[in-house]
Amino acid sequence: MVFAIQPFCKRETILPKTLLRVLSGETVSPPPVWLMRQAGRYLPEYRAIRAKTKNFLEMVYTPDIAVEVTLQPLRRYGMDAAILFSDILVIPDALGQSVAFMQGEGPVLEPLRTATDIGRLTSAGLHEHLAPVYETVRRLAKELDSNTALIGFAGAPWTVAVYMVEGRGGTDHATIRRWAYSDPVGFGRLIELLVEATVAYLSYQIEAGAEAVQLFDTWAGVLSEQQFQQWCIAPTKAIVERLREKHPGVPVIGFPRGAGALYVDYISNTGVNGIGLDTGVPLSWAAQVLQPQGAIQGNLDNQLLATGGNALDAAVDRLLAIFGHGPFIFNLGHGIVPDTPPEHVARLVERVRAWNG
Ligand code: 1CP
Repeated sequence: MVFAIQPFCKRETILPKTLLRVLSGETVSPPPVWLMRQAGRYLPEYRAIRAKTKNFLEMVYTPDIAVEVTLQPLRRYGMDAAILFSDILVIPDALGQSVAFMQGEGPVLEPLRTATDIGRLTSAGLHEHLAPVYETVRRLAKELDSNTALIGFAGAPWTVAVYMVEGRGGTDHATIRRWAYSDPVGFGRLIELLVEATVAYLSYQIEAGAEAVQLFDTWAGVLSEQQFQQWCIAPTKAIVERLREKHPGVPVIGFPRGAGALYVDYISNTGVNGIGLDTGVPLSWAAQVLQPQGAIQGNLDNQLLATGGNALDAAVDRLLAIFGHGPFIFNLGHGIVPDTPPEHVARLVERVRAWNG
């Protein structure tokens, strides 16, 4: 009896996961699907756990909770990938900057403004501080079935620096942009420190079981062409090269939100295997210009997912028709918004899975 079931088990484990096949350049039909912020406040079971914890970081640093919350959307919808439940701001937190998550307000940090402030940061305790995150990855790697890929992630240096310098995200970024112009050497030290910490952090995630990693550069779109080269492309390229030396088989997805036409430079110069498109990127242009260079991930409007109905179905079909004949991972252009009805997510996943174009 034992022998009778073995061939099936073996076959299951040998077949690479669809997300990894796509990131290696294959076209898979229907394409794999996962959604940015697939774990989060739109799910009642997430809100129930959140209500019982002191603050958001406690969720992130408690492996029992982080594993549970990561798995919640998979139980409902069976996406093709799980993304580690954590946040891009664990890096400043682990480097010794004070980070707090205010209810309904998002993150607030003690802003960093001078070379002296940078000098106070230290990576000496980085891995000790982040050990619970690695433990979450290890447990998830054991929990996931043989079709579901585990994505680790970090913020890209520019975006993490935005929060560290501005103290929050959604501002005009005047302080950081002026600092980068007036003192590129001093500011560059912060970016270098973040490159180092990010390589170390992602390497540990990979060693703990992450099968692909995503770099979120949420605020890349505020940079001018030259600054984009210096603060988005160059640090991303350095991270990709160094990860590839250590972990040659592990693909990297880059998400330079708002990069516009600079998506072309990003994909040709950073070495990423896949590229996350924000909602503003024109589909046919991306299919012609970007998809031949790497897997496309994206870019359904998160507000359309919240809206639902026929317009949602039509947009899903359009994305599949345009990107589905090349390497494609179905996703949103930005994270799920908290008031999204969970049944819209079910509808989206079912529709992607039913595609036979
Ligand atoms: O419950 C709550 O109130 C917290 C809401 C929340 C959640 C669910 C925050 C606060 N972070 C997260 C998890 C998170 N953050 C994940 C988990 C995995 C998943 O996708 O399911 C990921 C990948 C992130 C990454 C992240 N955090 C980014 C990059 C992606 C993006 O959305 O642009 C950014 C910019 C952050 C900062 C952050 N953390 C939380 C908030 C509300 C914000 C954004 C604030 C702002 O707009 O500036």
